[in-house]
Amino acid sequence: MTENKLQQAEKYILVAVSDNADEAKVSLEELSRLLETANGITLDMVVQKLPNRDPGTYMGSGKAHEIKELVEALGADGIICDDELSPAQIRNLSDILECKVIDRTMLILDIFAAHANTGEGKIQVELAQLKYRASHLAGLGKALSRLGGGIGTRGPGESKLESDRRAINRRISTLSRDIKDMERVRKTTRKKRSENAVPTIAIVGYTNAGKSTLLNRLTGAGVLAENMLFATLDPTTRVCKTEGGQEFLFTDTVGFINKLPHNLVDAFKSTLEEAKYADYILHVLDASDKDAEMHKKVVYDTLAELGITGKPVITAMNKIDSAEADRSLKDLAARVAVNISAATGEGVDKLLYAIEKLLEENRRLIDVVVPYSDGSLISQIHRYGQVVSEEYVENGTKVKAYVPVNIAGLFLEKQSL
Ligand SMILES: Nc1nc2c(ncn2[C@@H]2O[C@H](COP(=O)(O)OP(=O)(O)OP(=O)(O)O)[C@@H](O)[C@H]2O)c(=O)[nH]1
Ligand SMILES: [Mg+2]
Repeated sequence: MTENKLQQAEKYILVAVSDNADEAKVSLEELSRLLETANGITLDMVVQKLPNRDPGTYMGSGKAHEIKELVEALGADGIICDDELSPAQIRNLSDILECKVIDRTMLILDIFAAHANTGEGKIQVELAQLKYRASHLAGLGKALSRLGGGIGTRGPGESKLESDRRAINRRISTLSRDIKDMERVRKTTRKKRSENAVPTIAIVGYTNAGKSTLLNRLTGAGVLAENMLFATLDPTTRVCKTEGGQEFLFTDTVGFINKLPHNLVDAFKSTLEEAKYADYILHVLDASDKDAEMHKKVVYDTLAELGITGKPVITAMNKIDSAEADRSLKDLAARVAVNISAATGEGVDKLLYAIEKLLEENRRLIDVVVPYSDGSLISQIHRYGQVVSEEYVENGTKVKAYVPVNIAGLFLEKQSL
């Protein structure tokens, strides 16, 4: 950071209250990475070990007074709590500390707001922010005004984040309607894809695992891949080919994180659910992160929460080129796991081979006569399948081929008509 930027950057003390001090420390380190992504600076991190969070002040009130002294001593702009706070907690803490009080949810919403590029992404973020505001309005007046500008208030609808409940609710219904329309468009695109019978693979994983880097390596997609959290928000789909020439689609989308805010999950449901309509899941795990086990758990928990279960998973243990990489990591939920480096390309051929095998496993042998009027079907069989024999008979092309299950399904549908 340049000196000028350092002077402008907001400085915070991070606070976590938990009965598990070790987990809280890991979570605070991640919160600090989130703050860095939002161009803020961490001055200090404080963990208070307590069996329960205080309903009035999140931390114990004695602790709150200690933190007030720390805020003054270090010249902090505010504090960021590692959990979503209730309106009462924000109000009370803000009264005691007399500084900005932000929670993990507000910080994540801020980052999403800064990284949303498309119209759809921006609308989804604004909706999530407004829903958060609406549920935190009660008596928040003074605490909200203390926020002023900066972290916790940024967003595509910055000027529209009014504090008037009626205006907020009106805007929420407009945005919800816009999102419904966009969902419809997305559905049509998906339907077209499934009619084309191209197998689709959704790339999922913890944020910063290397999903976009891998998509870029495999397809030259040119998606922004950077060492920051939530670099990618909008889904990108690209065609890729196996050695044997079988085409399939890769979709890269928003990453997961521990304690993903509910309002975001709600607003980003259709984006997050891209994986729901994929045939396979490619799980990218950062094997160089010491918290890889926790990341893996969060990914599977989030998939389950979104109702995405029972799909074949291939796991790519990424960043294997790094000195910190753990080459012995396991993913027992995956069908296959391959060590790769999306950055150097190491192991990527093995990954493609594993994908090819999985696609083959899901092929069916068809032996059919396709009417001459159905020329597009024949070209699909050539494109996505492996033709064993083909001859021209009186009423059409008689073809015997191994094809992806979705193409085989087209024939079953026809037969049942
Ligand atoms: N050493 C090493 N770094 C990698 C590798 N793959 C990705 N990275 C780095 O990891 C960081 C994150 O990569 P991205 O591809 O943006 O990760 P992502 O999973 O798409 O992250 P989000 O979109 O932010 O959720 C970047 O700085 C990459 O250069 C790898 O194989 N080895
Ligand atoms: Mg990405």
